[in-house]
Amino acid sequence: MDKHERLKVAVQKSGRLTENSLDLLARCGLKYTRGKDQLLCYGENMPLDVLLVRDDDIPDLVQEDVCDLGIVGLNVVEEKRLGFLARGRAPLFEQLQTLDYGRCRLSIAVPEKMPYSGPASLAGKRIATTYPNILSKWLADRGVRAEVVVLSGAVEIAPRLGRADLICDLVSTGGTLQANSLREVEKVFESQAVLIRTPVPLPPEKEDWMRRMLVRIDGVQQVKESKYIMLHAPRSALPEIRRLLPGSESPTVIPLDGLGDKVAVHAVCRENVFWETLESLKGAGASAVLVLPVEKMLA
Ligand code: PRT
Ligand code: ZN
Repeated sequence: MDKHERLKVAVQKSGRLTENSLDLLARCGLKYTRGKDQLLCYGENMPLDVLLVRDDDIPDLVQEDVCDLGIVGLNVVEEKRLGFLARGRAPLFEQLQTLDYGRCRLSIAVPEKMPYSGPASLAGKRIATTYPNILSKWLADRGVRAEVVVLSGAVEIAPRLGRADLICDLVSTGGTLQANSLREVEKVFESQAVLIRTPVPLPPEKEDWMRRMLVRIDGVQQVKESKYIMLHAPRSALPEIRRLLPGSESPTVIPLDGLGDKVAVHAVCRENVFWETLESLKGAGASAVLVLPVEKMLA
């Protein structure tokens, strides 16, 4: 296949999204070689290559059709999108799917001693952030006039250095805020990893691979939490057992030879199965309960 007919996917080179993103592609069946410091991973068993770049460059690479697909945080996509709109241009990359990792929130945090009683408390303050577009829109939507101080990193130490009064930064566990004596007061934007694609129509064969990848990504996402449960139970316990199985569609019920009223129940549960659920199942009369991981699923 000609070089231009290979799909190109932009993925963060080294950061919080790298491992999950490469793992997702591997679960979709992609085998690739990754050389040290190499920018391009060549797909060995599919016409698909992975370009490893800084996350901030991913929307542009997809927008400019250098890459066909990109995996990046929704926070980065939204910041770019608002930047485009502010310059009177429409962002062309298309957001296809949210992915189940990279969850975080863009939040406003104030020094512990600073009083806060709602957005009006921010009036006239200096707010340090690496997300000026998202923050400015949030402030404008609430009619708050504050000074947005754009930094490229280490936002959390800006108040201590006197560069700002408070910050607006990404938070996941809250550990960084706590370590810097900052208090989270507003969630400005919720984020997770997303898949974006080029606006340009692709040649049929490439478009076909793109479609197949999207179906596989969907399948991978669905099985992540899914479990296959097998158990034995008296027929009379079936309604209760159905109720207890988390996120399962109609289970398969199989009669058991020579065990009278007992049946075997097999079900795919689309949510994680916890010990508590197993204990409740046992309480409802189930025995010989087995929980198996689901490797692949094609609806
Ligand atoms: O080099 P490159 O530009 O590619 O990487 P980067 O440093 O810009 O990005 P990186 O790897 O830090 O994050 C990539 C993406 O991961 C972000 O755009 C988010 O979509 C997502 N993500 C999820 C996070 C976090 N969680 C997160 N906690 N990105 C950053 N953080 C930082 C945050 O900025 C703060 O410094 O982690 C700190 C807070 O974490 P907690 O757990 O202490 O609250
Ligand atoms: Zn970055």
